[in-house]
Amino acid sequence: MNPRRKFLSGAGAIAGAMATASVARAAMAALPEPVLQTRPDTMPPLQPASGRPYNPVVTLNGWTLPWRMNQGVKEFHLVAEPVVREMAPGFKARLWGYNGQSPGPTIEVVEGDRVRIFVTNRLPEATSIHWHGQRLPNGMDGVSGLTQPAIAPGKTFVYEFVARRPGTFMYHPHADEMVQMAMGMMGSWITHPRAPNPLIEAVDRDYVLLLNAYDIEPGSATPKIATMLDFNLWSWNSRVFPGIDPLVARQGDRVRIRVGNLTMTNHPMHLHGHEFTVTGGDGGPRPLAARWPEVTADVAVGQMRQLEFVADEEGDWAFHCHKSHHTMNAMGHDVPNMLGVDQRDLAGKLARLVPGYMAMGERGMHEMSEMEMPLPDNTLPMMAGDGPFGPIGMGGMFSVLKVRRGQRRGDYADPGWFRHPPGTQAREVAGPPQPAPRAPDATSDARPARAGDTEVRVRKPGPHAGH
Ligand SMILES: [Cu+2]
Repeated sequence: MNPRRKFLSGAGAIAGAMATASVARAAMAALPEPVLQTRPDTMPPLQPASGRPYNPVVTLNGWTLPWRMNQGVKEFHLVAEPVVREMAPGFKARLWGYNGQSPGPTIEVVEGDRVRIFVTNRLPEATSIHWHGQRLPNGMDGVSGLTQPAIAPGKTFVYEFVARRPGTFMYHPHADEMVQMAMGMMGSWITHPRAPNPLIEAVDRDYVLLLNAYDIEPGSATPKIATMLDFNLWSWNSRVFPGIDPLVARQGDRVRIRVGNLTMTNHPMHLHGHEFTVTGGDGGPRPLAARWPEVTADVAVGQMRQLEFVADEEGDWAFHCHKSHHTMNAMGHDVPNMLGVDQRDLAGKLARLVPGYMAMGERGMHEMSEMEMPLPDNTLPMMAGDGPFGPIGMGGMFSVLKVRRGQRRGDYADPGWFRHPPGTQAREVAGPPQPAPRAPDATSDARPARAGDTEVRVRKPGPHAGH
């Protein structure tokens, strides 16, 4: 069955159940049927069909979990289970997640809602869910061993509490966390304000994503779970560029991007072309006096941050983590700097030992983004993504904010690449080549050579060097 149909029929079934007054009490006492979603597409915002109204979020390459109302309580059913996640076209990872995906579905509720969440464990080991950032009774906090026994495989637990304060939160296991988070178990939680709040602006587009990271050997599909820092896939909602959808806005829209970090390091999130304000996070809305314009905001481990701005500049604006190693896909980092090193001699010798050896790096690594290198199955190129003017040469934690005058309100469809108005784009200088001005040769004014000095000869890259 088409998973999207399954998703829609699941949502429809729930709406139907809520609309039908004649549903038997016994049926309502049963667990809500779990709704699954396996497509990696960004699903449209889930408009609330019951309960208090709110303006829904859009989970980048994800979805929101439908609920059913049971005598005034919002009931959700999360199923912890092994999943297959397409992290980008051409690369699927075997992860653990919830309801068919990693991360799990976003949960959206309204301040003051009474929420009941059933959690069924279909993993081979015990788990629990911690509701990060929530005010709740201690016994609902989900720390296995401390506030509850762990949920054994095959068992279902129920959590129930009132969503007491509005904000941007997340959920994740508090049982064998190192393994379960390295395998992709996490999800976002949004508590919308119940009434207009002077510290929470209404926005036209409200995106949410979780930063996560995996260590998956090229050619394999299962993350290494003991990796502490040297991950090779830096992802948003378990997707890597070019597998991350663009963030689309109509020119003039007020946009909020909610970012949570469940990796093992911090991520400076950088937006081109606009200034944003950090309006709050998992601690709640920020006082106005604590807000100022930024173009980069660090999201530390275990934090959530809301970046807000008016998308008033048309164009295709990069939005990415500013750690340059986090905007690349699987690669080994144990490589020497080959800039300016003449490898012609070496390449021939190595090719005799290692068939197919390619010398690279002499003129930088941009050529990696164009090279058709043989890759193991189920492996992404390190730098990928084709733009309208050539390879983008990015991977990992990178996407594009697409601001368009003609984008309709509430339309999240990709508008394609930006067409720059004439005269507004960097271009090659016409005419005969000019001698490039250069600084005095740094080596010529050095002290005279002494015995014992080593002379290193480098061949400067020229337009036809290296072939
Ligand atoms: Cu990063």
